[in-house]
Amino acid sequence: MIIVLRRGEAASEVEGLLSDEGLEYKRLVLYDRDVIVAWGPSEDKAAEKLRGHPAVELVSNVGSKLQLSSREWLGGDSVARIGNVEVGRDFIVIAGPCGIESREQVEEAVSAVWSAGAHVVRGGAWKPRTSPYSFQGIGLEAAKWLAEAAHSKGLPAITEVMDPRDARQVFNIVDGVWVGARSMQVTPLLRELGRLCRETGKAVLIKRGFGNTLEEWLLASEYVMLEGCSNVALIERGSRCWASVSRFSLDVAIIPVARGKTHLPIIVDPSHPAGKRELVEPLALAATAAGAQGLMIEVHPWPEKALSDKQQQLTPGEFKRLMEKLKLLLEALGRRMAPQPKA
Ligand SMILES: [Mn+2]
Repeated sequence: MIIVLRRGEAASEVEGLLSDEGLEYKRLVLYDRDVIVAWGPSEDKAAEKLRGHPAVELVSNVGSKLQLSSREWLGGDSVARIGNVEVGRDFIVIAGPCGIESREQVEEAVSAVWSAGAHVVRGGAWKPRTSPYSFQGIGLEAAKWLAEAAHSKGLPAITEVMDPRDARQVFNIVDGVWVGARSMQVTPLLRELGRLCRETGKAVLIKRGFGNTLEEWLLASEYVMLEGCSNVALIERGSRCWASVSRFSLDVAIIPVARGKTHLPIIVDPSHPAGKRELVEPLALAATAAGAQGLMIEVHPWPEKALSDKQQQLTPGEFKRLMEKLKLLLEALGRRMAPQPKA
């Protein structure tokens, strides 16, 4: 359960009551609220005693699996901040290459996505590949190239962290990180990113594993938030499926369903489920129409030479045309594309 405390009221009595009932609990500041998340067998009994207590504003989610990620206690949408970009208000687009391959490649990619109006730059410094013989990424040095190129245009940069041992260094370089589909349930990584998010205020974005349910995805975000991180967003990137018309099956229905359950912003990656360039645009438009609050799209200055995901990375021209269509679609839906941050 979640107990939202009244500001300025001593909570020692509340904590004492939770201990007496044998509950485990953690006190956190999340989304500018003073909260206690508590769990254990006698939750119901403790909740009853706490309702109406002078230090307690709200007791919520009693006995439910979802706690901090749930919409119930916060009562609306939350906003994640990647540098100077707000995710969860106006529509935003994250774009950049699958993998960072050279300084020149990342500079070209950043310049292309910036001129098309992207808000955040992405690029993989470490690449989680199915085969150990495929391009594995350049590592920390590449994250520095990415951040330098993005910051020179006034845009924030994000990259993937796979190994908790790299996390602190990465947080010193970029403005946020994403947890890849393959790492979504690596709980030591989730906890470490949550701690670093709390320390630095930088964002953590969590991709849904391609074999994971909505509930498992939301529970992954609970690990991050339980460390005191309130700068979290979720990325849908499709499921493994028997159908082979695309690389993965983008779950369009999960977008409104997730938005009904969680306050966290929902971003969609249309590139990995598409698997091929010509499917990226229809999936991007479908996800936007279904209520995604942003997109994450792979763009490469010369995709035919890419060292990973060459079939699905858009050319700068294709990306620019997609951005124009997105603006029209958003307008038709009564929504709007966020203004691009200024350098
Ligand atoms: Mn990729």
